[in-house]
Amino acid sequence: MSTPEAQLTDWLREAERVMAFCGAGVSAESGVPTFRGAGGLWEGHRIEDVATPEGFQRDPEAVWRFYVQRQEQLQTVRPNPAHEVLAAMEDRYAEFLLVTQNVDDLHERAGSRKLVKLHGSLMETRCTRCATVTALEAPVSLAEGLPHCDCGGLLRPNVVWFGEYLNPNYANRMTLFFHARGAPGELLLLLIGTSGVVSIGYGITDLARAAGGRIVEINPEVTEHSHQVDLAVRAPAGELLRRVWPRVIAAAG
Ligand code: BJW
Ligand code: ZN
Repeated sequence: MSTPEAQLTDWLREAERVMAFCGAGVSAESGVPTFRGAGGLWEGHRIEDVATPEGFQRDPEAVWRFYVQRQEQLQTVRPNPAHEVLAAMEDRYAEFLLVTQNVDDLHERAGSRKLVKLHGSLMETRCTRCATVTALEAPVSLAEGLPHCDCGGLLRPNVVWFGEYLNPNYANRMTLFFHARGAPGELLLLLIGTSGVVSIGYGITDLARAAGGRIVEINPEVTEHSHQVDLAVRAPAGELLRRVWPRVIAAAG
């Protein structure tokens, strides 16, 4: 009988169309804290205070302090083998899309280009008045007060908070990937390092299933998605992908 790891290796070899749907667990081995659980980012913070539009309206400075701290932390970490293998997958598969819920920039730094940042980016601001999005080169400084746009509007982090809608273009790109009707080739959906607490609502596994795809979860823990998958590999993503990927690309054909 083949092990989950060997099964995953075979399926990665056979696949021609691959979507990787990622969460905070992908960056855990880089030292970026996940959201939920012991030592998680939400510990010591009330979600309503730091990750809702209402919280920002009430106390923008407290919210900005939370995000600046995370921007600063991002300057001290680097991509791990999970980010690197995901970037390498772009070259291997005829059709590939990386959809990440992560707001860090480690996928980009590892070289990913076919990338949808579903929940936005820590290193971007958005104007609450004119909606202009601006990329940041360094963490925001609060030394002289809250950041403002040239138009005078207050800037906010360009991330998707609870109670907010996803960017419809991003949601569509995700849906369209599965709707390429009659597209040939084995389809594989990888769910990597996400608890599914938020993403279970996006219906992504139903889309993959309806399109005839295989679904694999890579996560040391059981998640909200676990009952929906064909295969679960219970291991840290970086460690696992570093082991598995050389075997995938070494295979003949
Ligand atoms: C490892 C590992 C290792 C550890 N290797 N694994 C009102 C209600 C419902 C819906 C709506 C609503 N208003 C509007 C909507 C619409 C809807 C929408 O747009 N739908 C489209 C499909 C059209 N909008 C939403 O769904 C929004 N959600 C929402 O509003 O929910 C309502 C709600 C309100 C209040 C409470 C609860 C629900 C979208 C929400 C966007 C989520 N935003 C956040 C914050 C982003 C900004 C920021 O970073 O500060 O995004 S919440 C947080 O959770 C963050 C993450 O991206 C997201 C997912 O978390 P993730 O990545 O799964 O992390 P964890 O920590 O949960 O799990 C880590 C996992 O890694 C664990 O499983 C570990 O085991 C594992 N792991 N080490 C592999 N080495
Ligand atoms: Zn503006």
